[in-house]
Amino acid sequence: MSDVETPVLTPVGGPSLPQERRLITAIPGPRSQELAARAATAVSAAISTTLPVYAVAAGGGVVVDVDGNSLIDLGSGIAVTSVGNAAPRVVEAIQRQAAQFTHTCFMVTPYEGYVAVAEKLNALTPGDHQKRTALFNSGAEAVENAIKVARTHTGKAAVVAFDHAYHGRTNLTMGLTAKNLPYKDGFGPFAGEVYRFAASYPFRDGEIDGAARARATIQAIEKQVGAHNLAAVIIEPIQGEGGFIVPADGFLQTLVAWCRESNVVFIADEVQTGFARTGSWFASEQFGIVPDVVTMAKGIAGGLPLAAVTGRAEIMDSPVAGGLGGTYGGNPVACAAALAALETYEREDLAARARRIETIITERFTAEQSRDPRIGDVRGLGAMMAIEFIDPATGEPDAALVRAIAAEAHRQGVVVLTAGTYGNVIRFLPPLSIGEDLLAEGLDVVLEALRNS
Ligand code: PLZ
Repeated sequence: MSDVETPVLTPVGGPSLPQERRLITAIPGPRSQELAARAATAVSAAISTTLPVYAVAAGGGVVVDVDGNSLIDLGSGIAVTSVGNAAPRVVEAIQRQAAQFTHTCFMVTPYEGYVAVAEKLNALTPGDHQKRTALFNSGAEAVENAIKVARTHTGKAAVVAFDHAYHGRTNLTMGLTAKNLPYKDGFGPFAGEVYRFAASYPFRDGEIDGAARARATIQAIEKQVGAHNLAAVIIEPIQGEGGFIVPADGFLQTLVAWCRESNVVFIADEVQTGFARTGSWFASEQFGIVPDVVTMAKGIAGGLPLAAVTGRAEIMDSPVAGGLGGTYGGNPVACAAALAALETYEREDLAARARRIETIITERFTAEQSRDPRIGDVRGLGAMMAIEFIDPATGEPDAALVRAIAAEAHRQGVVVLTAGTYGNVIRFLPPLSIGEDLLAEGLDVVLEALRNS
């Protein structure tokens, strides 16, 4: 990807939907409400929705609902449709592949698309060492498999994860995930040999010397676990669900160096940060680190379920033959979508668009912060930006304010997500295909909601 900044964002691709916010009914409208009533009697109540408008089309920077409302999308279905929804290359590739064959199982009779995705990821992920890739269906599954290879490679069992971490909802990944409600509550017991330590959260821990922070964490790991028992350290380079926490400079670098000298596999969970989201292919690049293993999903395939683990060849090859796999992993339609999505990131230089989005959001919210002390922190990289809200009197997290802002933005037709261990973070994950006017309008709505709350 080139370093040239895109001066103005014009909408890219997608179905030819008018790129506008258009509210015809109240949000949610009557047809969405009907569907929500059906869902209430058919879908597990344990699955909840952020904004119950039922989608019928999406593309560029909008989601259109069953009532004909057109909403501004600042969430990308949680950082998935970074290339845009129904992105033209992706749609064409899916249609072509679906008409050829939809499944054979790579473990039965393999196909080229899987190999091509593996080659691409080996080339794109940080580091020029020999790499190998395995494909799966979800981010959680990728994380599970990264832990498996770390264990067979090192012959050790323990895994270190961090405060504010999110790695998934399967049993092992629930254990790695930090936050109890709603992810873990009542679902234990969790897998053993998972240990949690402090990460770097400059806004809350006040520590901007990342190396010092890492040394303290390493000392705790050595005391409580011991490197000779430790298979892997897993961390999101920017903690996503935890609130887009950007670690202090030096934190990740120091941790990686210690892992390398201690025969501990360093796993970067780039499920949310990957694929141009932060302004480069992977967030690890921006911290100058080369992970041993990278987990990926979300933005990889333009919305189709696909996940990947790419790592050092000797680590990835360490399980017994047949030790990794799954019926659907690397499904041919998902692989075709991934190849088309990867081409789109390159051809449209979506990383440059992510950097432009960072500039726009930072400018708007740092200006607001100078007038509004409830904005505690404006942070993030690329099109992964967050605003942390506090009670100015106490510095305590203000989750109620975030709920009010999000609810009002939703009523006004803007899809915005929240995050954070304390629920006090508004996060922006717009599709990189969004046009600049629409992005500005979406931010206006959120700022207006803040001013009125
Ligand atoms: N690792 C870093 O962000 C998924 C979760 C939404 P799956 N994050 C969104 C929710 O409430 O379930 C995620 C992530 C990181 C792993 C995962 C898990 O990816 O594809 O959802 O399994």
